[in-house]
Amino acid sequence: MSDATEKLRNIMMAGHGGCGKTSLSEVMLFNAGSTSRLGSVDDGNSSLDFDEEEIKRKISLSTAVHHYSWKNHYVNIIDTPGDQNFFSETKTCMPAADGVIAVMDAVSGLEVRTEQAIGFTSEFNLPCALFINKMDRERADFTRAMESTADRISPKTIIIQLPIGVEDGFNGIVDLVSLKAYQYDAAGKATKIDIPADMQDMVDVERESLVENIAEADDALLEKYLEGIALTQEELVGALRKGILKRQFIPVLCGSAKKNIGIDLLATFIVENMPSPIDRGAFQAFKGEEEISLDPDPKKPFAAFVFKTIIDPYAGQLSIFRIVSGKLGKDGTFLNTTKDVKERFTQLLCIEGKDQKTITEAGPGSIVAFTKLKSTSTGDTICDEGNPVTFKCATPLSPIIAFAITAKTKKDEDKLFSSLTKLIEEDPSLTITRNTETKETVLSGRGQVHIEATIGKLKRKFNVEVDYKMPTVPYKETIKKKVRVQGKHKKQSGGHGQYGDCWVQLEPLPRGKGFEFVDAVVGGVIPRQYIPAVEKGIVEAAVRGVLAGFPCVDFRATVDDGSYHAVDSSEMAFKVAGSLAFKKAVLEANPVLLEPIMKLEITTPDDYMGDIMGDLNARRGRVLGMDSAGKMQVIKANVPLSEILMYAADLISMTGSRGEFTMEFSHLDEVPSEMAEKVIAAVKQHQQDAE
Ligand SMILES: Nc1nc2c(ncn2[C@@H]2O[C@H](COP(=O)(O)OP(=O)(O)OP(=O)(O)O)[C@@H](O)[C@H]2O)c(=O)[nH]1
Ligand SMILES: [Mg+2]
Repeated sequence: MSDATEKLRNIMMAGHGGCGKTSLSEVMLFNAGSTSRLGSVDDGNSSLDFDEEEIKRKISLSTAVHHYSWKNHYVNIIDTPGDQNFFSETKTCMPAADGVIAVMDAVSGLEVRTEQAIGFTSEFNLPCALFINKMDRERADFTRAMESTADRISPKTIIIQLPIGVEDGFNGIVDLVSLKAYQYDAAGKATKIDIPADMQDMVDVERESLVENIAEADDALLEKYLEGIALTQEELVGALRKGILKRQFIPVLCGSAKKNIGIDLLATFIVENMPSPIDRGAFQAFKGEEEISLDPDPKKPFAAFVFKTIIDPYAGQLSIFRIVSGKLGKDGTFLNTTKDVKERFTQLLCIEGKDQKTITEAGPGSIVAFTKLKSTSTGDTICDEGNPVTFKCATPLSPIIAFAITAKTKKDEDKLFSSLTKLIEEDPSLTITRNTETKETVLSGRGQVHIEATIGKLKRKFNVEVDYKMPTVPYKETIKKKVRVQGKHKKQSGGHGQYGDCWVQLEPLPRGKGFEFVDAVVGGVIPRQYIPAVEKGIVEAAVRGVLAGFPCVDFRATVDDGSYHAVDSSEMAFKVAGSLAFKKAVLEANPVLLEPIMKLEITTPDDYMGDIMGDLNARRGRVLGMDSAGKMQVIKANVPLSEILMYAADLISMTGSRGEFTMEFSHLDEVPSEMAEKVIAAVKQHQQDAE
């Protein structure tokens, strides 16, 4: 194994929006001399939040990658967004990291997105440490912040640092592992000091508990500890690292990115206690159907996965990937197994925030990029042509809100669709669908801000301006009564006339059965060749129902009688007759409106169950069941789509962002009559307005 891989750390910063991930990363880059000036999110000159929209909003919208050297190690830092709208990236990029620093705000305590990020580390089996940031803030409270994590995260936390001073007076750290204390000056420079006397008791207690916790993770050490034999510093340090890598505990550190306090210790912690790609070990992959393991070995065939794509309309597409096995030179070819195409690269790049630098080689564990690939997108496996393998990529968080979007100018219609398709390569938590019924292009994502930011990107990157609105609910119509009517089309206007006559029976079918046509004509009362025309007339008329113009579904039409004229009958005349029969029959057949019912799965902490259930009730929801998953409750319910178009925002405010939901189409159901009247009136009003 190579020394370079041993000394490599791929670290992700993850956590709630605004807890300070980007600021922390900036300080680490600056302390290590990787950036010559300390980038700031607030001043809009961060090297990680460099996108125009990020500068404007002062939040991270997208994952950024940079690197620095620290104590003879090379660290790739992956800074992820914490906002709920962009949080899917934290999940989909996480497998590229070998360890995660979950960040929390010392004032707010453990917030949802930090809790979820720690949840993802369990899913991907990655070591995780918790950093309590913003210790300098007013009302920052280390103990209270720790208490807020109780029973909410696993594995258990172990405190390895304590803060010296509080709020504005916060100025140093006691390291409980080395039992050393550091005080920081205004420039963030650390000086070793004695452990403050007034902290000694607390340090003793916390140190004792730390030693016990570390010992518990190692059988041999535990035996020694229980026999009352003191553990050596070496044993302790070794067992701490081992326990972190095996995910036996989550160590807790603290500091302030703003004041550059404790950040050097965090950087040292990362190189000493977070895994190298070799510690991470083999990745599971598929060779055809067979599951195989790929070692981080430079001598093995090249295999990597693309975890992030950045589209730049000028520089082209940047595909960022993690090499799992093998190595790359400065140019060459590879196979994209996901798309089954060969591609060529002429440049190998390392990422430095918004900039890239050409490099000549990269080995296992490296996070590097290609530009201008033709067919490769996020989630794809790229590898040696002779050794095709595929990695299973992390699934994005599912979309929870949808908007109908239209290009502001007609000429951009086509470009809109192709540009959006490109943006989805950059951001797989977006989906785009063409609703053929409502004729709308529907863009779905993780929240309204997500959609708005995407619309901003469309303008900046592709110069396509769009309008957006709530999507039209794709209502349908159906009938409830069996009827039989005559459809007769007769026109005598000199010369050739038109004559078609049919008797059609309409009857309701069970939900989801669609449309059935039965030919029950006997004795040639309607000649064979005209029967399909009758069907066609009915099908075409059913596209626009009689109530509000929505498609009519779930009915059977049986043609059983009619008449014809030897000269004047034609396919066209029978089509019109079929269509007349349908329109007449539907009016008599007790037509009703059907609406899409969605199956909702809501995950929420216990406390909000009452509110959520009450709210579901008000939305005409029907609860199907409840389950508990860990400390969360899962509610399954069927709710009409029209009632939950903006549910994402409502659930956030109901649960202080702690509730999550997914939804999928379940079935169509009859709209209650008073609701139906409103829908029909609204459609008619809309039509009048349009005229
Ligand atoms: N007082 C104080 N403020 C901080 C500290 N760290 C960050 N901030 C401020 O907190 C705000 C958010 O910081 P960011 O670094 O953008 O936070 P983030 O976690 O990257 O945010 P997202 O990427 O949007 O999730 C900024 O105004 C920072 O200046 C800190 O240690 N102390
Ligand atoms: Mg950020």
